Amino acid sequence: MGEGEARALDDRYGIAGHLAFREGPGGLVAAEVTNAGATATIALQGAQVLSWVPRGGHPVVWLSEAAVFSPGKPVRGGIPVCWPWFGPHPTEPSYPSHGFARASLWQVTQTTSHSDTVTRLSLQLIQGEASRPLWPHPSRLDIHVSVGAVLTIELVTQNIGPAPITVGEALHAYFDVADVRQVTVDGFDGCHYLDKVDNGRRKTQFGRVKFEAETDRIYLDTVGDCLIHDPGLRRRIRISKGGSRSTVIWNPWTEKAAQLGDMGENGYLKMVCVESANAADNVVTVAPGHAHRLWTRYQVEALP
Ligand code: TA6
Repeated sequence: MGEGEARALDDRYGIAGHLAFREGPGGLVAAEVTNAGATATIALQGAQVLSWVPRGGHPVVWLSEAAVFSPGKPVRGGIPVCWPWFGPHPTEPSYPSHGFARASLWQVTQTTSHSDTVTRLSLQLIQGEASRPLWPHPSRLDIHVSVGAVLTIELVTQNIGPAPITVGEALHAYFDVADVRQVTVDGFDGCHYLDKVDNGRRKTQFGRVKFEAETDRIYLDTVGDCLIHDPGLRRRIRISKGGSRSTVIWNPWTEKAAQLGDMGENGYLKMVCVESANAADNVVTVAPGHAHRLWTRYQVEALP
């Protein structure tokens, strides 16, 4: 990828005044979107939303100041696509965590502009020699990102092979917050979750989710909206979803953040992950010739 690729994409898929392709850090090509509703950046590697800023607002998606941009390496922050498994591979510890989609190249399939307020970009994962040993199942993965005052993402898995496939997936969204210690997440009261910082023990959530230490939870059989309350930024972020029965909530806190090495100085305080997923008990099986669609909708609301 590089400048030449960006120019060729611009010629074919650019939309004057709304969508342009540029070579970014590490030579990674990204789509730069701007319209009356918002601005956004979506990298072709991983089809990863790297930024989303509603017009006149504060960035909603967090990107680490220490993020490494390099071909084949997951970028810390934004909205990585975890597919076709979530977390460590169920049987092969040597396989990449969260699957290979987020570090792979995707190809642009369509760009459209709806009035001056919404711009839509569609990409398809290129599956080939590199991924086939990891995932020897004929399948297609498409993503449709609509950028405006509201951000919507659709992730569509198609099974084009002769046998059922089982998929784990997540839109591993990092949200920008003033101070995670003041943040609460609403919508999981009474829900069961697997606590990954307590050997995966199954627990029940009481009230709002708070952040006082490393937090890594897979909430199961959750289908409703959830709300990230951020008093420091005087806003809440509403997450609506469909085709997703899990929600993962994560903050690495101090020690894990230091181990990761690309979270930046006290970066853990400025972010929270709330990931619309199908993980653990909720992985999905797609029959031959069928498709599965996971969608999310992110909207910022002023705190009442
Ligand atoms: O979604 C939470 C999680 O599974 C955590 O366990 C942590 O591993 C995080 O994802 C980040 O994973 P990554 O591979 O991007 O460092």
